[in-house]
Amino acid sequence: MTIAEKEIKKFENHNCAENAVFYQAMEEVIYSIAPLLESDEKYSRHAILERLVVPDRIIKFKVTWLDDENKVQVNTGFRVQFNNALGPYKGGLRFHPSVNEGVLKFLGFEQILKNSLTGLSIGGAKGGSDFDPKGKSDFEIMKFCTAFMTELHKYIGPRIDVPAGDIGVGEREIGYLFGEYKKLTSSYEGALTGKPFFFGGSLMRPQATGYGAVYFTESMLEIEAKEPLSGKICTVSGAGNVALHAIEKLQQIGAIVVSCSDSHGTIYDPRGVDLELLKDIKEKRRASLEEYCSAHNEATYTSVLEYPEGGHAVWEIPCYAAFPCATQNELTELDAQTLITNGCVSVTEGANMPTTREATALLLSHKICFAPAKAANAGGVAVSEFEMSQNASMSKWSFEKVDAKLKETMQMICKRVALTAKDYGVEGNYVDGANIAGFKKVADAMIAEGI
Ligand code: NDP
Ligand code: 2IT
Repeated sequence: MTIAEKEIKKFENHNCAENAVFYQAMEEVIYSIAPLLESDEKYSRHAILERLVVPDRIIKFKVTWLDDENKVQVNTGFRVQFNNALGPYKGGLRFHPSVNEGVLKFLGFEQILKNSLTGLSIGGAKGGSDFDPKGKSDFEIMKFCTAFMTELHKYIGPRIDVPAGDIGVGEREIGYLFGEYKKLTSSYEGALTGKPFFFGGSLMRPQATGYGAVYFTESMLEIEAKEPLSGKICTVSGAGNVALHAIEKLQQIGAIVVSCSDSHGTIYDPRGVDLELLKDIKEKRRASLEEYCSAHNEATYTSVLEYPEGGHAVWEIPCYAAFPCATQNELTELDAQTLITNGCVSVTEGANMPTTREATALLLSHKICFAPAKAANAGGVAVSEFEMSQNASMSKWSFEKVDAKLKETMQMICKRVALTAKDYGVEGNYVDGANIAGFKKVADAMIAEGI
């Protein structure tokens, strides 16, 4: 039995339906860090894995609120405070009907290693609710956010735990959450990031994850001696915060982005997507992507209902570089095979764990440059930390300053991941490089801080 198999065996009891994605994330990390565990027995002696896979605490609470018809609605809220060896708990809030404890444990676990890779002083956490923001009025969103914060405020603070956005949580929701936090605590402080700029947000936070993923990819392609993205066909999935800003940066550097998608379907526009129109449909009006084709009849829309199980229309479009930016497990083994057959050179995970383990293994075995989420999408949380710094010092940084620091951070992470992979005998494997480098820093802090 290999060391990884021995370690995995210890955690078999975590493998149940609700924990499926958490187990998937944990298994990937354990297999990746096997060379580190083999080279230094201190991690086993200090039971680091046993300690790391269990959150410090899971806060679970009831959220009751009144809808526009004055009917009482009940949802469940969570905050998973996973690990604060490197700094205050830090990570987003997700509002989506699929949210449960297992999903938030997966996201919180990934966040520990991601935040470690940024080199900044932030621990790992995640939270959210099964509340579905779709179809709700602004007033209902406000009432839900207010009710959610009534409970959450007891557990957060600028030096304790600093939530931010994720799926279903953007500037609007963070604004309402911040407003209520301020009221309940009588304190104007940076207990949340992703705030609108005019009351404490950082410039570039909305762009940071998408731009950062593109900066990471440019750096990876350079290290791997591949052609740069300029002039190349790129495919992007998703049409939310991460996807739209990845598209924006790709277009700025001269790449041709021909797709995007939402939970209902995929747009393919061979002439390159019209970003202004996409922002109008998805950001301003929160409408369906299908509308895109009324303005651009050269584009096609494929509904998810038309598509066979196990595959996704967006990954059938031939491309040089693919950017899955929607949600977990949206790029399957079948999709990976299609990408490979169509000559794809690079895959960058803008979303958290969008690629299944089987798909990742296939892409790596075909030497596709593969940028894993915890490294490639770390730009969002890095700029969140810059927001914490600005709030703490009551200062405002310029767009250019934040952008330059973001780029520098993404290049630093990329080099570190590539070097770590080389040092541990898996050159070119950015998944193992990211897991080992991220894990090592947290583990060493945990050992130094005692049990
Ligand atoms: P948004 O809510 O802004 O957008 C999410 C997008 O993904 C929407 O287009 C949505 O479609 C689509 N989507 C959501 N769930 C599904 C699903 N089950 N199937 C298909 N499509 C789906 O979220 P973000 O852009 O912020 O987040 C996207 C990903 O990036 C997530 O994995 C998140 O964890 C990750 N991430 C986000 C960061 C951030 O700073 N925001 C930082 C790092 C990672 P629809 O409009 O139809 O709902
Ligand atoms: O997955 C992520 O890194 C985020 N949703 C952003 C977290 C943050 O604290 O900015």
